[in-house]
Amino acid sequence: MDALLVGLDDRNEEMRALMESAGLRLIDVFVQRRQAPDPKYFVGKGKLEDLKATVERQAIEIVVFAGTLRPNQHHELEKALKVQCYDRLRVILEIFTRRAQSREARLQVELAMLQYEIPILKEWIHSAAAGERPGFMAGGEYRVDAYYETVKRKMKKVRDELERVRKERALHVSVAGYANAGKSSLFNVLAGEQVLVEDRLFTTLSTTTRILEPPARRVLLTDTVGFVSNVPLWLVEAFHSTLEEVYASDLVLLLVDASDRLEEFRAKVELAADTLIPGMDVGKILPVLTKTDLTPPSEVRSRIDILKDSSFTRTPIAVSVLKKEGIAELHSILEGEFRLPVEFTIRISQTAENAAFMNWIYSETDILSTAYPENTVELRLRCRERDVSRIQAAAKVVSGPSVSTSS
Ligand SMILES: Nc1nc2c(ncn2[C@@H]2O[C@H](COP(=O)(O)OP(=O)(O)OP(=O)(O)O)[C@@H](O)[C@H]2O)c(=O)[nH]1
Ligand SMILES: [Mg+2]
Repeated sequence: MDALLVGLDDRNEEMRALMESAGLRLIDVFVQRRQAPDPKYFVGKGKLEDLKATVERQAIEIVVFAGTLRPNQHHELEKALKVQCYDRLRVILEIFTRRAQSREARLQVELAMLQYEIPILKEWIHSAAAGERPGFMAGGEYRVDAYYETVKRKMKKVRDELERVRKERALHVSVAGYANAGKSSLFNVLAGEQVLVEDRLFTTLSTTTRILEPPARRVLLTDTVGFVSNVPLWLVEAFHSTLEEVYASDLVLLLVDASDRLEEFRAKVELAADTLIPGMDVGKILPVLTKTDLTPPSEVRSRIDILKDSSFTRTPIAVSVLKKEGIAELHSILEGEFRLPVEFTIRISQTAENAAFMNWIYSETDILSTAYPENTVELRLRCRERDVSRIQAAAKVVSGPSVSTSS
């Protein structure tokens, strides 16, 4: 879509970058140096006339304002320019819309977008000439008052559907790691299965998936093909789909064999980090030391230390499938992983650095409601215990956290 950018100073690098991510093609930039935006049109009247002429001449579809438009400004500008007007937050929401991948993320972003549009629609309705609004949402023109009711209904539908998707969505856990690390053995005890276990590399040559049923949500556990160092490229290609599946998991149990010699152990941890971390959020990788029964306790400890010093961030756990040690602990980590017991209301200011954090918030927490008070995004949400500190560090907490025991 062809777009103009309108700013009140020359510092528009960030807005340009945001627009590019949002898929908007920048045709021209209008700068009007002034202390504060005009209360009605953001820019002065003269500049508005220039804008109008360019919009018509160049068949511009969207005009982006570098800043925040109040609902009345938004309304006046769209009425005057007869094309959709975006402000900074609207551009950010557009980026989320394009990036959201899962059904759940798409619904959350759709809801956020509807909530953003509501006050603007109200302006249109309150204005005497409640009539047509240019290209709202999907393009085309709608009678605004009728559309307002439609939007309300749509919001309810999206909320209901979100609730259903959340209840039904299966969470994916992959058991990954170097060849012969004990992946299939652990998979078998966790899933009550009997896939083939042997003391050689590549016993497993395709993935197997089974349903686990901890009380909170449906969890799918997948046994995967092990990775190895220095394999020829065609082999790597063959494993690509396995790796893609691992990257897309909600949680990866990364198994490392505690019975390996120290040097070998270090090399495998490094290889695992190089393989996994570029493809996914490191916070979703839980390092698991396996076969601890084969190794004296002091050796187990030094290997745990290696894992702690590695680029993996989560606290490793140690298991022995043979002795059934650490299995109960792993079960309870799996259960706790997907419960969202903490409720928060937070405020995030709309900066480019926060866009990544917002993206993370939309994919990792349940958003209960969204509002947009003065240049910020206010979210009420539920999250995991382990995400509390990350959220507190990145956002202003309005209320909470409060912890509920039911999931
Ligand atoms: N002593 C001991 N041996 C284990 C343990 N877990 C797995 N093993 C052995 O380690 C070997 C490899 O186990 P698998 O479960 O097949 O390993 P894998 O990671 O699935 O191997 P690939 O599919 O070949 O990558 C087998 O001989 C297992 O019996 C354990 O906790 N203790
Ligand atoms: Mg296996």
